[in-house]
Amino acid sequence: MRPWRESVLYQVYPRSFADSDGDGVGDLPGIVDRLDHLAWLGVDGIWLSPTFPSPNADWGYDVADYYGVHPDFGTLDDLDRLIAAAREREIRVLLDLVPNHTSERHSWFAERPDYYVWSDDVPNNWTSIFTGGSAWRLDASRRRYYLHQFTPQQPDLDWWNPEVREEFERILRFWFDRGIGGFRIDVAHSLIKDPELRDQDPKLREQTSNLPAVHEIYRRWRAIAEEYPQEPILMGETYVDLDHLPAYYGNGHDELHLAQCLPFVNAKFELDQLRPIVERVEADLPPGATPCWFASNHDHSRLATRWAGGDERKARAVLFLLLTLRGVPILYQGDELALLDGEVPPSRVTDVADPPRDPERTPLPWTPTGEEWREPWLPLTDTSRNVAGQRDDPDSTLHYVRDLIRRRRAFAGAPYETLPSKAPVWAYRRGEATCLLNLSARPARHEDVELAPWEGRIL
Ligand code: TEU
Repeated sequence: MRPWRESVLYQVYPRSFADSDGDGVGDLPGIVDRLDHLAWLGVDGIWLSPTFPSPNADWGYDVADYYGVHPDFGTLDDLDRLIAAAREREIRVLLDLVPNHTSERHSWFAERPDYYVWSDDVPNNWTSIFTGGSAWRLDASRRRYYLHQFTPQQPDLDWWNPEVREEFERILRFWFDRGIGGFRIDVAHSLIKDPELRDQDPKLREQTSNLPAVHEIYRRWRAIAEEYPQEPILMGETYVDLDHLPAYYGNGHDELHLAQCLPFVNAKFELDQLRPIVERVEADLPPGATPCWFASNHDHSRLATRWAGGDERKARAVLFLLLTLRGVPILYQGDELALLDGEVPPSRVTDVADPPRDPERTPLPWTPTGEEWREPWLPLTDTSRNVAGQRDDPDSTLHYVRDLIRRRRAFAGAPYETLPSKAPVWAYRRGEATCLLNLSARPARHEDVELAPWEGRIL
């Protein structure tokens, strides 16, 4: 396996990756079938969006059993087979842990109410991220209100309860024992809430984010991860500003291995926005820490749509940046094809969020006809950017990404250093390599190098 710091990760959205049994829903055997393709592409790890049993109020982010596999995706044996088959190809498998909340259908909600956050009345102004209304809902039979930062079907756990912490340490060990290569940690910044349940600024959410005690949890988890020979990675979905991001790395070695940089994905694809973010992360992270960049995922419009407006050259500029910056990049399935958001008519929308996130969750087209998806759970309308077509074309974005993944290995561990350049060119050094990126739709010049519109070049 490549050292985790130098790896390229690839996010698989299991429902929409590959369907082995023709029921319209992707599954674990489907992923196994496509591992050779991912090995050919050159990725070092896959992060699977939640694979656990779930009533799917929030498509798997409402977990009913942290020890199982959703029957739509297969069985625990299928997951073991995937882990083993991936390991043979030097690919690690990361699962998606959702520790902030469970499904209301998790047995804990009925049997262990003390695992959740309760109040006799609505105690404060906290709002649900999805409904915008109060984050407190009356449980009629208990005549008390429980906290739900997401849907009412996702009650928040009480991380001040030591037994909740013990439960999750058991869950971690269960999966590390099965050989998984790490976890992506959902809403990693928000597990600990103000014990006095005080009001908060609805924008800052300071009583439900970044409380110092959350770091105790990650120090414990890191110590557990370090006991395992496969060096499992803890990668946080740290939905925080740049002031709070560095703390999730602890001293650089004792908390999360990777803290996803949300300000990056939420910025515009412009030099003046992105370079300061990169420079600030480079300056502020503790020594030894590794940044983590991505530009699409199952919650964000795809980079080829959101940042590139469909222009494939511009999408390649984004991919160039992701794959040449220092740190671990995460490609979201389809990024390697410059895949666009799908078109989902209102009658087919399945998501609870507003705006709905279905367009970035539509099936991955493997062939020019998309015939491998029979009646998929979300519509597959545009198959013009597909895997088979791009594998046959050495000038495709897929080959561009594959080549970049190979080239980055020469400097993947090297430091980042901004070089002087004039806009729209972003110039930086990575060890022996000099990277130049033209962030404009016009030709540009850097010293004696001519760059085409949106061209990235490694010298
Ligand atoms: O996302 C956390 C989060 O804050 C986002 O939900 C974001 O606010 C939203 O996408 C805006 O529409 C994580 C998961 O990535 C997301 O899929 C889950 O829905 C959410 O947690 C709840 O588990």
